[in-house]
Amino acid sequence: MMMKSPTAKPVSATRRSLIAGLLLLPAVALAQKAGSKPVIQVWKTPGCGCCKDWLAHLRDNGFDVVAHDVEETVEARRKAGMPERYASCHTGIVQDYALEGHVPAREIKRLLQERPKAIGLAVPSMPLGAPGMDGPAYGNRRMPYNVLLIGLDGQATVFRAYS
Ligand SMILES: [Cu+2]
Repeated sequence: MMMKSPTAKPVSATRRSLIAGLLLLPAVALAQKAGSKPVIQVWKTPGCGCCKDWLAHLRDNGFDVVAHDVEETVEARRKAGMPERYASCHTGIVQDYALEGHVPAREIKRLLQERPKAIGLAVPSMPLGAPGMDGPAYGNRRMPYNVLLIGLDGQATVFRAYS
């Protein structure tokens, strides 16, 4: 049997919303554990070091990554629908979008939020300073590069320019 303590005071509105907020937190954490993280499938060659560094960058930024080692990434690119002229060292797929090369996680998030009609994103070649191609291992050098949005017709537009 529950008895109201004589010293109990009414809980203020602010306090009530604070408590409600705290109660919500575990639910959010659970939802993320249950696999609401977007999964990125990646095809790369086994010896590719900068590919591994890019995978680490994706994991650090809230993506789940499943990596597949292949002899060559040409086939993966073709299956993903990514034109060969935008080729880099690895090819990924996230929710029906192709990702070519060292695409920063923030542009992938924007892609999944805006959901344009497109093949996906590409950072052709391997520009210094892109995620996985950055840091002391590369003398902290950076070069300007573009994250390209590849339209359904295979044409590229600049999704974001890094200078
Ligand atoms: Cu690379």
